[in-house]
Amino acid sequence: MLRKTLFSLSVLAMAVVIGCGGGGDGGSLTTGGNTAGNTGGNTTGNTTGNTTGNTTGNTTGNTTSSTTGTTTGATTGSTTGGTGSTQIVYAQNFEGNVGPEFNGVPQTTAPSGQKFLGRFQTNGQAFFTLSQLPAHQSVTVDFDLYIIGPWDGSGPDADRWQFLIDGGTRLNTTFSNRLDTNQEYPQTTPLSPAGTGTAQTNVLGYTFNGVTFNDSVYRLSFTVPHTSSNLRLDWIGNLVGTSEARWGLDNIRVTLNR
Ligand SMILES: [Ca+2]
Ligand SMILES: [Ca+2]
Repeated sequence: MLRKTLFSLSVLAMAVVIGCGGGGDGGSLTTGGNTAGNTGGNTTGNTTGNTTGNTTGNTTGNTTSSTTGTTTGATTGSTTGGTGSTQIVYAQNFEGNVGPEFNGVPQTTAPSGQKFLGRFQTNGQAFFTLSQLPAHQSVTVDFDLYIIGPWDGSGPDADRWQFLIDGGTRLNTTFSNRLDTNQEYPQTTPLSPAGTGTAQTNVLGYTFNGVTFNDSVYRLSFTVPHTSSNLRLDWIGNLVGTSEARWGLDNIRVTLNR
């Protein structure tokens, strides 16, 4: 895991920090998929430069920027009113111009033309921190997880994947793209057949030998009680024994519920 220091920004809206661990395509754990320096890109209405200091692990790679919610490609929206209202505080589909917080984080255009964050491999990780969030009672995090290539599910050389909110595990599971190996998602006992729960399969245009699904799209949503002004999300892969298995993220959206 990365060790990092995040400096809160005095900004109009909130600070967004995105980074990733090693293992992006073309990167190893030691060199990191995350080689860009700290850019500290402040944009609209902010005057102070901000830099996050990375310590161990990845070479540099954390990028800090402040955003009013539109500068990073994020879209904000809210329903009016108090209790019961919602506010989208971050949304990113990686199709257009991506804000400075993504510098150094691998991004890919699939053969289909779809653009997404990744591809991550082996021990690849991504993290995302929002701070200075307005008052809320719970948070909903939606994203698409792309499971690409020969994932082995719970078979030999099992391929595991985790999602954490504020350090708490929300999903720790295996995925399979081969019908000869089962997966833990969404059900562990008994194990689920490969591809169970997918929103789509074979839509990204990749081709691999020995797989049932070249790629699988899982549309995941998590709602948890949350009142802190800070929110950290971690996506962590632990892929074993396959050189071609990859994963990616798309359509990330964070919604506050009041
Ligand atoms: Ca996309
Ligand atoms: Ca494997």
